[in-house]
Amino acid sequence: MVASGSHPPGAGAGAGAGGASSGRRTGPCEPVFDPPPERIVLATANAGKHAELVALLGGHVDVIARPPEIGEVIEDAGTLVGNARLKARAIMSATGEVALADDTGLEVDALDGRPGVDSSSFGGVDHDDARNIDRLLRELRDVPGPERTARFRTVLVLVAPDGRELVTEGVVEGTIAIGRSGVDGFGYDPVFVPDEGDGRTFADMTRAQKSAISHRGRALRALVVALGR
Ligand code: ITT
Repeated sequence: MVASGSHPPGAGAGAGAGGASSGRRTGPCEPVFDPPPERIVLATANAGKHAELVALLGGHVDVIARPPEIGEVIEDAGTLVGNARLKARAIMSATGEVALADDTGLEVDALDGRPGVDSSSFGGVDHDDARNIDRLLRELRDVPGPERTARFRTVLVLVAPDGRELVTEGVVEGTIAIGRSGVDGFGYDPVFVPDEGDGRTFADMTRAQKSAISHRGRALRALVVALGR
């Protein structure tokens, strides 16, 4: 089952998600994961993501952190939806609980969509945010402002031990700044300026301001709707 988050006009819904948006779009009030789970285990090991997911989902369902003893999941599916499915299934198998995974990519037009599904290791060392941003700014050094367009894409996969699966996606369009700004957020937030904002980067915004327009906020709101919560 697939449900899409709202996208700004022109935002692609399927690329990079392995067809996540090519399935049925659910009606706004129709629960599609029935019955909805009482609790959900988050598959993410990323503290920034975890905080955003809890803030958005916590009012709707009991949210459990990923048990620390579970090892890292190799993300080698090659697509956001494939990687999210790998992570969700691994945590669901280990816990016996309904599990939710997030896979996110930053798609930069001047780099033909890179780093995309490889966003976490773009700087050469996995999960090194500073190096990731350094490489991004280096590769865009000669790219003028109007051509620095980019988008974040999040795919969420929810899986249950009984085989049910729900996929949602959210996208936010923006541009890559010339340099870093802001101390909040995580990952590429200090250099991403959303089109729907006021010129600030995501790292200049509070978590609530970011989530109101972000890729993850959109994907999660679509998930909550699909759960009928
Ligand atoms: P899990 O797989 O444990 O959930 P991860 O950090 O490996 O965490 P991703 O592969 O989805 O997650 O993330 C790809 C990269 O994109 C990684 O460097 C993140 O820090 C970054 N990223 C993800 N969401 C972001 C956001 O909302 N703002 C800025 N950067 C983000």
